[in-house]
Amino acid sequence: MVQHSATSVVTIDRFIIEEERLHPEATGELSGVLYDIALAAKMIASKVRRAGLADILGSADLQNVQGELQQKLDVFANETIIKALDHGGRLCAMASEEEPDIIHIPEGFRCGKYALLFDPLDGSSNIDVNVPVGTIFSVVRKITRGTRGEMEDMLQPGRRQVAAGYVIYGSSTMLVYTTGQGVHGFTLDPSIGEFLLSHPNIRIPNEGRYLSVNDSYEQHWDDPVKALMRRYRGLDGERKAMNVRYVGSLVADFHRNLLGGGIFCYPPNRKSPKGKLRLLYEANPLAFICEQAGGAATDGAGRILDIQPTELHQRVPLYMGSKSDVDIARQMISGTPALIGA
Ligand code: AFP
Repeated sequence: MVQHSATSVVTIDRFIIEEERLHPEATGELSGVLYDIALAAKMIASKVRRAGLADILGSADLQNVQGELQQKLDVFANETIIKALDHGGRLCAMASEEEPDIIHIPEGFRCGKYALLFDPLDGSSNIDVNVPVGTIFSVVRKITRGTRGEMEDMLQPGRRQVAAGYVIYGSSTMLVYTTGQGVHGFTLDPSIGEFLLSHPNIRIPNEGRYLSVNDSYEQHWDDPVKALMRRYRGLDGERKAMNVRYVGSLVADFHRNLLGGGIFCYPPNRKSPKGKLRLLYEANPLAFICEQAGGAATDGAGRILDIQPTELHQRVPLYMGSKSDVDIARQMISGTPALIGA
């Protein structure tokens, strides 16, 4: 890992290039994907910042600019990412939570050796009430032989990711990513428009303080899930009670737990037997980051990163965060004792 002193100013571009130099075989294509994502993140951040003004300025825009309708932010984020990445020659295809099928690289542009999967604006129902939202992304290598990306390239287990990250549009905008060399966080300095290294080598505490779960589903949970939540709350006398914190915006809940220690749970319930979250756009990228930071992620039976996806928009139950807390989830839900490895 590249080392920097506490006072050195390191832009994300410099960091990416220094990481690339550690791999003499690197062609620079993955670095290019990461630069493009950082650019898209800045464009989305600037739009999210103005979200509260949409009613005031949006209507003005509506009349003054080309007569187009005010675009929804999640649609804007989706299109921004696609447009920032479809022409660089580094991707063979993309998949987005907002799109039903694979997004092919347009005719006339070169196809590259990576595929990008992303959730353009997670938690978008929170925008109207000024709660943080986020973008989540995952990069895998193309495994099929043809030039264009195919479904098989998308449906790879999370352990094959070569990079993953998220952007949180909060009180400041942060981009946090891993390429398998630890987890590093960058904060956007809006005055110069640069992501600067602010959180090198993030590590999640082994045991967490925070429990993030939507309790309103309790009546629909199975008994092992109810028992697990009692454990986390300290009600069965086996563990110190955790503090409950639930934003309802996955990136925000995950980010807090990553820095402070904790577990995010979205268990299956009788109404949603696979939970709500998507394996390819949410669970896999955040599980990769979590493991790289020393944490773990399970669906209650095994490691998230070992699940073989079968469809693009597959949902998965998720318990993710501090390692010892995730292991309790796996033990109590699957009834097996051994620790899962990171
Ligand atoms: P929205 O994008 O519809 O707001 O959903 C957000 C989300 O996918 C994730 O960010 C949250 O953690 C989760 O759903 C919250 O779901 P519940 O409202 O069912 O708790």
